[in-house]
Amino acid sequence: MNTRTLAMAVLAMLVVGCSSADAAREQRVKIAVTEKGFVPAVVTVQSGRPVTLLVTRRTDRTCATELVLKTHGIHEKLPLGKTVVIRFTPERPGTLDYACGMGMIKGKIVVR
Ligand SMILES: [Cu+2]
Repeated sequence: MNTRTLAMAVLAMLVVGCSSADAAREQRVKIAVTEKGFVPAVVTVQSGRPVTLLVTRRTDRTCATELVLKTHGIHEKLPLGKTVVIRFTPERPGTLDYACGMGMIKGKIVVR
């Protein structure tokens, strides 16, 4: 192997290393529950990377005391004033709809 080939091989390994590190990096998204519902009601994340939702319910004047994301088997209670951590990895682009336990208050996670 000559020097040039070796340099190319090292470069290729670096590129692969960087992209897999990027894939592993979590995406933290803060969502509040207020009298207006889930705020922000629409958030955007990238597919193939773990998502960490940090959800805090800030009011008792809401029926959104739970967050249900059926496609990912998520059904979490949202105690008042406590930040609930919800983790999942969206595998493909699309729009994920979540809602309160009764499906009245809604939010969207756009996956790019
Ligand atoms: Cu509800």
